[in-house]
Amino acid sequence: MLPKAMTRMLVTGAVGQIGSELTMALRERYGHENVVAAGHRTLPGPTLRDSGPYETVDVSRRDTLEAVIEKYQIDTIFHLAAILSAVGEQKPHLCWDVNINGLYNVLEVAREREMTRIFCPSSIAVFGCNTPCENTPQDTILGPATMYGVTKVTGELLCNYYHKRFGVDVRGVRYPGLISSETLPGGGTTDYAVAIYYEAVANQRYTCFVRENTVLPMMYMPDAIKATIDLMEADLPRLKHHADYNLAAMSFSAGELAAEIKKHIPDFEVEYKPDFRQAIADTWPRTIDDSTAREEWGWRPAYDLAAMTTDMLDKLTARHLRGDLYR
Ligand code: NAD
Ligand code: AKB
Repeated sequence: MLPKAMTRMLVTGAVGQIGSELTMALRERYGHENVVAAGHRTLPGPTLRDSGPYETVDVSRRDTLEAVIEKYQIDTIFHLAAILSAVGEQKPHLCWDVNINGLYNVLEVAREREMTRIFCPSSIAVFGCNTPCENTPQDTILGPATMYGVTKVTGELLCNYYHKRFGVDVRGVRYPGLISSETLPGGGTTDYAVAIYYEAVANQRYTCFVRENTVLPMMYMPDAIKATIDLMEADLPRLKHHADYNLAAMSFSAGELAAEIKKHIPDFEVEYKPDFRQAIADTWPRTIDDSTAREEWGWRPAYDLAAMTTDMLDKLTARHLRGDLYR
């Protein structure tokens, strides 16, 4: 039997850091009218709003999700709506409600409608203090220390259960911290690695909320988008894992990141004032073993720290000169 095709797609959390870029990449690839962007409370920018269908969905309310799926006859969902680690520690109940009840609604609708495929991202936040922190293996101790991490582990288990028990083709990666030049991140621990570029361009100064020697796994957004589409287009029989692929591109300390930016902006100064997010960062791995993703679906990143920094600074400087850096 031929695999079912991905023809009508819904992106939840489409106004967020990943969604705003993934939606545009999907529209380019599969046709603008075939990719419905679903936002929540934050208003979309004109590019996202005007380049294809746009709707409002609260994923924790199944009726709002189902109405859009019915309206557009959706067969594939990229489920990005979530509460991230830092906001999740401040609002743990909301984090559970959105990340778990939202995902459950998506999986149930997918099961009932026999949808083609679901993408649900996980995170390096599934790991914890007892996880090996160097070259963290694919299958290892999890034990997250945050509500966000608890929801991500639960999400992985739920997705893998829906695949095994009901045959729902649900796939996902454990993204590292993502760095991007289009949309600011929405309240995570790795947000400093994005903010540092914006402030370097705008003010040549940045106050960093983790210590200088804090090392975390990171990835540039074009690689994250490519990984997402490659995994969703991979042949199902090749996949031995489903919703929990380790994914890596680069690891660096906050100090190494600042030093790389300083090569381009010599006057750039960074001060380090760790806050509550330091304790979260301290429970996450420093480097990740992503050999399973490389073997099972051919994952390979293109950007390292130097290439990413050149591209980020080019893009943000152009926006700064146009006066829309913090639009
Ligand atoms: P983001 O915070 O930028 O975007 C998430 C979006 O979800 C927001 O636009 C928000 O308005 C929306 N949302 C919140 N509550 C909602 C609700 N009840 N109904 C519908 N939408 C709601 O997050 P992101 O960085 O784009 O992350 C997307 C996914 O990728 C999440 O699952 C996140 O855990 C995962 N992830 C992201 C990173 C990263 O560094 N960005 C790393 C690892 C994993
Ligand atoms: C966060 O810091 O919460 C996210 C993530 C790594 O999941 N960027």
